[in-house]
Amino acid sequence: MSDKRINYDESRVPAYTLPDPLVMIGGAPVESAEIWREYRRPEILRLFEEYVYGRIPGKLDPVTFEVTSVDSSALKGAATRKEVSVFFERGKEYPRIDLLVYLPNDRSGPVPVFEGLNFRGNITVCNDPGISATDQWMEYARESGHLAGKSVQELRGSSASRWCVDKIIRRGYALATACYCDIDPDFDDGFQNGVHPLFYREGQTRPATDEWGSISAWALGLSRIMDYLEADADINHRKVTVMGHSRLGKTALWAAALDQRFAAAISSCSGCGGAALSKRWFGETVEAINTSFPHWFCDNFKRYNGKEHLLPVDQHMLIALIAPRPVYISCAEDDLWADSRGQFLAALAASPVYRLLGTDGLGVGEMPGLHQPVMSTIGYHIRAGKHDVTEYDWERFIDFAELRV
Ligand code: GTR
Repeated sequence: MSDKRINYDESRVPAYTLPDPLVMIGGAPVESAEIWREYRRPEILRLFEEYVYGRIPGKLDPVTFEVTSVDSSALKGAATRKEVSVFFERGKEYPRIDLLVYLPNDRSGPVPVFEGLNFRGNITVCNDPGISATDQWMEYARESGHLAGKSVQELRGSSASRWCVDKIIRRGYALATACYCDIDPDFDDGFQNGVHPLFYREGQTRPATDEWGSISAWALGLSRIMDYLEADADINHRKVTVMGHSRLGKTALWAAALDQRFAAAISSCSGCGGAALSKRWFGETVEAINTSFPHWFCDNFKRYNGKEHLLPVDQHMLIALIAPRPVYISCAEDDLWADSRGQFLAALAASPVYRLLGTDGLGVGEMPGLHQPVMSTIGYHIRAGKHDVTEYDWERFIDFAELRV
């Protein structure tokens, strides 16, 4: 990256000051769990809504569902595959989430689940010929162009290494996943497609400056999937761990902050606007992210382009919003753009809130070396390799869920 505004040199990181999650805006210290829950947590949540991700501007009727297929002989008989349409509005076919669920057949009751959005369609998640290629996913593939020229057959299972479905099932977990584009296609169209228009007031044509971008929309989608999981008797809905990679890691953290039904959150390589501190000048900056992806955050966030020091929050406070629930943050050595150290430091700075709420927070004070996972209530690892989700990551995610959720 030749851009002089991007820093990859640890020795050039200037001093910065983080807002204290345990001091109210007015200066009063937050000395009890009760004051945190009643006053400080809502205050921080509002700041993230107003200045970072944008407020979801209303509520919809409860979602409706339709189970479209069930096959109890999936994955060589190890799993049951269900496909479920989750509708946002009664009687309207779009927008609609096409959810794919795998349940381990070796189960004696409701099972814990990993819930996560995928990038390129359900058919990419696993090399299972039974997964439907949905009409709306094909539409997205056409619109975005980035899947052009590929047949469904070529795409089937092409992201399997990022999901490790066999491993999840073998260890007794379910997986629930859907393509994020079902909720809001990931390009800047002035918020005309996806769920945003459902909420426009009379005459409104795009979200207001403090209203939601795409990350908040995807987070809403995760909550609507949670509504379905609560209704599925095969799922232990008290043990739903929301997981996401990269932009969807940002989304998983924000979803868990907004919706306290999620028992835990896992962020893979989420970087700027996810688990990495914005005020620390390393890797992706607020200006870079708002320039490449003007639709991810609310418009107010653009005020902080080049002015991270003025942000009233930083990402340690996003992690703190999830407290005392477990959060796991995975990073990769070569992923300098996502600032692995900045993600560790955010976890560390969120810990006082976890401790106030009676848990251990992050169990170490120094950044661990490669492949030395930390399994405290805030978990962390950095592994060798690039920006991705790997089998090593999934093994740690499952270890963490077994231990903490
Ligand atoms: C990058 C973006 C990152 C990260 C990533 C992804 O280009 O700058 O913040 O979200 O995309 O989601 O794949």
